[in-house]
Amino acid sequence: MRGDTNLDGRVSIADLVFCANHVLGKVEGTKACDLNDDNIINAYDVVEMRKIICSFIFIVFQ
Ligand SMILES: [Ca+2]
Ligand SMILES: [Ca+2]
Repeated sequence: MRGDTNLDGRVSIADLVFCANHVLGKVEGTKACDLNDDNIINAYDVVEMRKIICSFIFIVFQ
């Protein structure tokens, strides 16, 4: 599932934290963290992750 970076079957704020922790070198990320498909996991992917999470929040509160 796109955006499910910690592979727990759903997209949540935990995925954003997981992806950010990978960029900070705290955890080993997964291929799912590469949200912009450039084969590098970095801050740009964290920004993409944030956009996905924010769009879900927007849909929920519409
Ligand atoms: Ca997840
Ligand atoms: Ca990337």
